[in-house]
Amino acid sequence: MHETLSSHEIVDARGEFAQAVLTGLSHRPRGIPCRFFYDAEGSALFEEITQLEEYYPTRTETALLASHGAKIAEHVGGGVVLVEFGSGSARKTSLLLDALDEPCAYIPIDVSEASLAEAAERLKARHRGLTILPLIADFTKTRVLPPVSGRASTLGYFSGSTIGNLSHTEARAFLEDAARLLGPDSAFLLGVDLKKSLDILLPAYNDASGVTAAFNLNLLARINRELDGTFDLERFAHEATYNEAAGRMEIYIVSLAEQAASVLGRTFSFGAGERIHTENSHKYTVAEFQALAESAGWQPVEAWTDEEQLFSLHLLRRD
Ligand code: SAH
Ligand code: AVI
Repeated sequence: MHETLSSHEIVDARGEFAQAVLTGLSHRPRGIPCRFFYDAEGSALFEEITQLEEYYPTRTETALLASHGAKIAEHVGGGVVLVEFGSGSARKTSLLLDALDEPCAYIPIDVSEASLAEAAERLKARHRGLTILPLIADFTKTRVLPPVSGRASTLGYFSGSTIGNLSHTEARAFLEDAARLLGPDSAFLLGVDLKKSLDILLPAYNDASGVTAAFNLNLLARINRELDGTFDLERFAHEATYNEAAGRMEIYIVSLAEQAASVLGRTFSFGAGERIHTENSHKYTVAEFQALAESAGWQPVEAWTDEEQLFSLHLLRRD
């Protein structure tokens, strides 16, 4: 793996962030794509979220993997290359690697260089002999994988319901691209959050200790750090609401006062109550997700859910 980004890649990454922020703050409604949450600070805050009592997805998906790993392994067979999209800390991945029959390589793909480096180190120590080939990349734009000799077939893994952070149109395009990327004899395992009562959903995105708020507001802190931003974090707040019609949580940063902030020398004015959209998190029923997968050329093999119907784990195959 590239231990560090080359200077030209750093300029590109900063340029991409700068452009997204300047464009996103100029347009109405204002919005910044959620992949920019994940600098080293944001990735660490997301890890804290996964440990929160209110945030049920991580522990529920972990339990589903522990219960059904053997069945998944049976379906996909031995010697697979495991390709993970948005791998993050890859803590759940170890459970999957343990269950699989002699996986031949692991290719984690993530925009967070810090997460990739840390996860690769940990997995190298825990799964001795496994070839690990990390890719620092946008998973919606990855079109080629590093060649792996002796590969039997490919298993994709997209955990944590990160697919919910894409719109339905983007999710379908992603699934179609992933089918091409993973190849004809591939399977795909996805963790997908289920539609559920607001009593459970709202606290998951409005936790009492304020970690989700810090995660959201870190986007402004990142702009201050990397783009000469002048946002006063005390005068912005986190907001998370459920949009029933769209079936998704919507996350915003709200201006608490009439104020101005500059980014790379450009000044932006905000009215009191004005919002910047930072993330959507779509929720699916099992049938809705299976229909989406089928529309993108994937065949549902099995879907597992927990007793409380909080979270689903889908195994798909190319048809
Ligand atoms: N799969 C892990 C992490 C989920 S957090 C889990 O279930 O716990 C989402 C992860 O996806 C982060 O590590 C983030 O850096 C990564 N990510 C978000 N958007 C991305 C994109 N467009 N391309 C690549 N990685 C992305
Ligand atoms: C990574 N992703 C699936 C998380 C989610 O639940 O949509 C990100 C997150 N945003 C706020 N809390 C967690």
